Amino acid sequence: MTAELAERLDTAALTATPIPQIASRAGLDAAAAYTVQEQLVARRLARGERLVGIKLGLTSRAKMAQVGVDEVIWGRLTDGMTVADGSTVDTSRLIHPRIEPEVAFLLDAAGNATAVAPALEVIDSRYADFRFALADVIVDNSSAAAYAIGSWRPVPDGVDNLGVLLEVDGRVVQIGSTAAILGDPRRAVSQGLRLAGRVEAGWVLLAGAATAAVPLAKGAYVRAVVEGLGAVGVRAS
Ligand code: OOG
Ligand code: MG
Repeated sequence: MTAELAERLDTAALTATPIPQIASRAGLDAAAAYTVQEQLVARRLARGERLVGIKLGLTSRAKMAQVGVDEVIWGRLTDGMTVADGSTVDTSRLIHPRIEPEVAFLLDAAGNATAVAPALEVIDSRYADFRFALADVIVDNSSAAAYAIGSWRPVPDGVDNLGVLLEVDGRVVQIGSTAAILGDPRRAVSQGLRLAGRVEAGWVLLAGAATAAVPLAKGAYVRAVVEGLGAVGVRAS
């Protein structure tokens, strides 16, 4: 049954066709849902993609409130999801993409953060109306679609209260602080290690958005600025 759920999610993503909330309807608990997520991502790996990191989700109140799920979740990042800073995200292959500002950490083999960077994450729920319960979003790889990372720098002493801006076409559309991410985004690193169970040297960890996500419209140029860490931008085509 779990393999069939993974296949339905995979097809939904590949064809950009939304599906009903199949995991919560099937009564899956979180543990079973993570098994489906692993099977879903295994299908991407079988097509030649590589695991390059993990993402945390719903680590801020703003995100929990936006989607109505109040538990921290995680997902798997592959090289097929990466977008270079300043380049283009193809939204024609997505259902109803949203974009959000993130803080990214670079990990060593022990799961310590060796560098930090501003990041943008494009999320795209494979469910109709971007609506889901906890099990649904977990099996859907926590809505992961694409992400871009700015320049890495050594982790400064305090990253727990940095201003975060999300701009669309030069206008500020969301304002927040890294304090919104579990009180301190470094907590996302220890939580990510605990949740994922393992990491590899060179993996990226997305700590979760500090603000609500905004719809990503074709043609938009979106930039995230994190105080002291710099900026990262993408254009939607
Ligand atoms: C779930 C993914 C949440 C974050 O940064 O909180 C996430 C969603 O909002 O669809 O990526
Ligand atoms: Mg995110």
